[in-house]
Amino acid sequence: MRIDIISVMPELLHSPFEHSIMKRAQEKGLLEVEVHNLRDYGLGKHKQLDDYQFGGGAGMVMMCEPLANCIDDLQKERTYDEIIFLTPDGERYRQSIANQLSLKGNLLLICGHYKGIDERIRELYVTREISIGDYVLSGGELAAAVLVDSIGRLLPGVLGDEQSALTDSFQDDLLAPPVYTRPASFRGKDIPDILRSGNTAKIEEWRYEQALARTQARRPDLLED
Ligand code: 6GU
Repeated sequence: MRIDIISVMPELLHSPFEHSIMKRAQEKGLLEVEVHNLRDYGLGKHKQLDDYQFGGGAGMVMMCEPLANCIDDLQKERTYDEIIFLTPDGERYRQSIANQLSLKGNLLLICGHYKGIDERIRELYVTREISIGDYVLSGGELAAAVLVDSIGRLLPGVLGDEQSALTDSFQDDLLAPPVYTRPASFRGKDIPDILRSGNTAKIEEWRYEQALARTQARRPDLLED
């Protein structure tokens, strides 16, 4: 899979993909991420990217031309399955969207800043708008990093069997059960006996019950549908 990201703060997007699983995904050639600096498409000698909004009001708006020129250039190289604008007024991100997007070949992510981007870019280019939750970030970069990580780890071959994506919290709409490692006793707290029983069927049953109870207690909304 190939993911292109358009950003006015590309530095924010360097480190997140240079470690651990995302690094390995790229080294294995399963994921290619390229960040494009929108400033390269800025207008005039000041490389202007934003301007006052028509109708007045506080906050600058990202202009059409730099974004359109940047997207046009990228589209000369490849066809995108989705052009996604990261924005707090987008559809709320969830595991099922990550699953869908992981099946695509080429994605283009646009990170917004300031008061947002000119509406006409959304009308002309954007195929999907995503928010990562009900709070406000200073820009779309951290949201883009969340998408790339959550999608990248689903690509076949990225995770080993021992950390299969299929057993994650949310993959079956359940939170994960508690997990333990050595020592079996820590500050007077022992691990549940069942985990040392050697009875794998019983252990799986216990894990399922724990996951269900935890989901009921913390996220009953996940069990509703
Ligand atoms: Cl995608 N962008 C911004 N700026 N804030 C957000 C968001 C995105 N998702 C939640 N808050």
